[in-house]
Amino acid sequence: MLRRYFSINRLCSINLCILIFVSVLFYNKSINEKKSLNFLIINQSSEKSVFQSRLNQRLFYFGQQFPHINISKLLHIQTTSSQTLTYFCSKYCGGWGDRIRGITSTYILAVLLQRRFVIDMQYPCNLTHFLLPNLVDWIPKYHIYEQKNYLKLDPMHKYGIELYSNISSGNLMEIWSKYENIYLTANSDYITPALKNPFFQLIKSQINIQSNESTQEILFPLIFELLFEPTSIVINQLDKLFSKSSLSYNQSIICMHIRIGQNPTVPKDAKLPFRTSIVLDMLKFIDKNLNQSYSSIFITTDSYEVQQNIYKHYGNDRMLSIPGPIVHIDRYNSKKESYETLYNGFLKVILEFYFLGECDTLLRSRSGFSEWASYRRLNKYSNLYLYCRGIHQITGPKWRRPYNIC
Ligand SMILES: *[C@@H]1O[C@H](CO)[C@@H](O)[C@H](O)[C@H]1NC(C)=O
Ligand SMILES: *[C@@H]1O[C@H](CO)[C@@H](O)[C@H](O)[C@H]1NC(C)=O
Ligand SMILES: *[C@@H]1O[C@H](CO)[C@@H](O)[C@H](O)[C@H]1NC(C)=O
Ligand SMILES: *[C@@H]1O[C@H](CO)[C@@H](O)[C@H](O)[C@H]1NC(C)=O
Ligand SMILES: *[C@@H]1O[C@H](CO)[C@@H](O)[C@H](O)[C@H]1NC(C)=O
Ligand SMILES: *[C@@H]1O[C@H](CO)[C@@H](O)[C@H](O)[C@H]1NC(C)=O
Ligand SMILES: CC(=O)N[C@H]1CO[C@H](CO)[C@@H](O)[C@@H]1O
Repeated sequence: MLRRYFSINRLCSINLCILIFVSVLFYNKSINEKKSLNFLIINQSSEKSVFQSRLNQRLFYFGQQFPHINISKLLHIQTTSSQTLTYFCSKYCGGWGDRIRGITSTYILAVLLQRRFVIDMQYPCNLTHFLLPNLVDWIPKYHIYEQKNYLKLDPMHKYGIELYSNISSGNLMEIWSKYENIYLTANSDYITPALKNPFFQLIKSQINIQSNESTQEILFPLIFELLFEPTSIVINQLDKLFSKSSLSYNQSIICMHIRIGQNPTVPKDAKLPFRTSIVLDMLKFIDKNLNQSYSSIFITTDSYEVQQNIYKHYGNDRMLSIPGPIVHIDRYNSKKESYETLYNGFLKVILEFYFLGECDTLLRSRSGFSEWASYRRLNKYSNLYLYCRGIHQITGPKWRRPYNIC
């Protein structure tokens, strides 16, 4: 049904289509979850949420960009297979950028192996406080220690090269056939190599993934939307930010992601070189080139001091940010931080990730967090800049940064 819909939607008018597309998504979902159709009506009437209407717009856009993908095949695999492949994160699984790289990789692997996909992330707290399944129901049915016949792989720390090689060219269906359940703690792009693996070509063609879209960079935003729906905590906070940005300024938003690495705010984080003048360089660049006084400025950073400096420079009225503690969700002091701090820190990370997908202009540090966020923008490469020992415009998918370390 979805697939037929995916091709029809090009024919009809935009507003109507957003409604149809979203209804079909929700309808399909409500059937999966055996929910009543009230679900659909409630969430359509909640269109007054700016953030939700932006999410719907994004779904509509993906419907046009990926009309050929056999969504019902994806959902069929998810609902009928008894074997599972779980993205597992209980400690040392990286920041949010690493995690969503790992999650989307694991999802595609699960599809290719025709296993049910599961996300088990309780670290630093249950992910489901912030994100719930959208079309793909990835909620665990069993705890890992209740499983008998399972394989646990942690390629971030062990056998990373061997696993990568198996994913690129091994017959994993056979190699892993004896395991009912597989747990994977990964942070690599396995989508690009897996979709080149000759053993996966049949299933790949059944899902109808084209060769020119077989990369994580291209598939990421679609997979992210299929997997996740933000909870009302997330939606409400983001709407507050949107209402502030449109109060005095008309929706044009310049975003800055300033990641400086180890500093008094995140003392356990890794040291990052070449970032001592990042704040000054970014401010100079914005003031010289993007100085329209009607834009709001959104800041996300790993340093309270940097945040303060940006606020001082532009003034509170013009500034947007997510309140709450700055926490590196993998590299925090577990003896010092309370559950409440970790919860609020994780929530802040998710909110910032979503908001970065809404920027008209994005200046970012080299970091998976803002890289994946930038791919969620409807106009992926418009007004996108990377700080790499100076500011460079990212012009498209073929652009390469001037230095490896930056
Ligand atoms: C999509 O997948 C379903 C199986 O889930 C199959 O019945 C259908 O024929 C597929 N559609 C196309 C166009 O391949
Ligand atoms: C995490 O949340 C999910 C969904 O609400 C729930 O099923 C699961 O039991 C929770 N896990 C823990 C360890 O609390
Ligand atoms: C990779 O494949 C080989 C067989 O070709 C298997 O023995 C090995 O366990 C696999 N390793 C991983 C990490 O999957
Ligand atoms: C892949 O190729 C098709 C036509 O062959 C084109 O319509 C589509 O935009 C291309 N996709 C990407 C992501 O480049
Ligand atoms: C925003 O408003 C300013 C003046 O208030 C106007 O000059 C500018 O063109 C507007 N920009 C957009 C994108 O609507
Ligand atoms: C932006 O800066 C340039 C050069 O500094 C100046 O010519 C222009 O008038 C400024 N525009 C605004 C909207 O402040
Ligand atoms: C299941 C679900 O996400 N329902 C949401 C529909 O929209 C209302 C209003 O925003 C939310 O409260 C529900 O949680």
